[in-house]
Amino acid sequence: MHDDLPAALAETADAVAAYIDRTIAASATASARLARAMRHATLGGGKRLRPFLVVESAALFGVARAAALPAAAALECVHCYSLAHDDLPAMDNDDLRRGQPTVHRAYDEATAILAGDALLTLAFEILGGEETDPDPAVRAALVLGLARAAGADGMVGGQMLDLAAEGRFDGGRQPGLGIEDIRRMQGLKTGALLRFGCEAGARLGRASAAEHAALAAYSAAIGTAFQIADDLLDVEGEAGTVGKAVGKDAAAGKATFVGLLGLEGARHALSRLVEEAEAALAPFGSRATRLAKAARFIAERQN
Ligand code: GRG
Repeated sequence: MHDDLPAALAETADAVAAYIDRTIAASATASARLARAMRHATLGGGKRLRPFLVVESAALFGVARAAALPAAAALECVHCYSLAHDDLPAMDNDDLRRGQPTVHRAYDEATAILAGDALLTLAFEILGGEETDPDPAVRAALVLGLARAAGADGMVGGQMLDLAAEGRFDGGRQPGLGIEDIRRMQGLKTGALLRFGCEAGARLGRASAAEHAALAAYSAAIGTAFQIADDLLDVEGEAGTVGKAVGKDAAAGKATFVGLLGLEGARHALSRLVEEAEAALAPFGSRATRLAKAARFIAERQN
């Protein structure tokens, strides 16, 4: 094993893509168009950060990458479903994702909705399967954890709060969010799946309560860092590098960390969060080097 983060990310990304590819081939057989759209949504791009968190958190406890792949792939399926739905005209109305046409652009809206639905359910099919973990109690805990992270009190709830913040409901009224409101909204919208990545690794590794808590603190810090980095990219990034449209937050009048803290304040908060994430990993010593590097990568990412 090496400690070169880009190489480790690439290896996990390839392994997850191959796993998802095989799983779609085996379980989405009714409609070739649907299977193609599911592939379009999941394959050919993406940093695969969430699967990486599953694999690396599990590795802290000696779990091999191959053994963590099903849970990692399930989480990536939920993430890719959320991107396909988020890009729809009724949500963000985007043409570009991961440098490619969005699913509804490459296919059509109905197919994009169904491909997203199918990926969401596929995630739970994967988690429920014996390949995910031999212990049914661990599988049940993973199913419950992902359902909570993805649902109304997780990612979907956060997305709803985000749309409300843009003035989509109540006759265009914008609630005027403060920093704590933004932290809560983003904690649900993007933080919940990142937290689940670490939780899943801890469950596969039979972590103690203290180890679960350490990984939860790490993932909370990187969740906020991820969002601040996303806000900064929206202000400072180039669409060609970021792989999607930029400047959308300001255009939509969105309340963001950067809007509230300013560019310097946001950068400062980002460094503090990386330190917090590193400190949370202390109980794991040098075994957590890659996760520590991942925190910095998340904060400094260019796409
Ligand atoms: C539609 C139910 C539903 C939820 C949507 C995740 C989400 C909630 C929306 C995505 C919109 C967005 C751009 C959010 C900002 C943060 C984010 C999730 C960015 C994309 O994640 P990355 O950077 O993407 O990990 P890759 O392509 O690398 O997987």
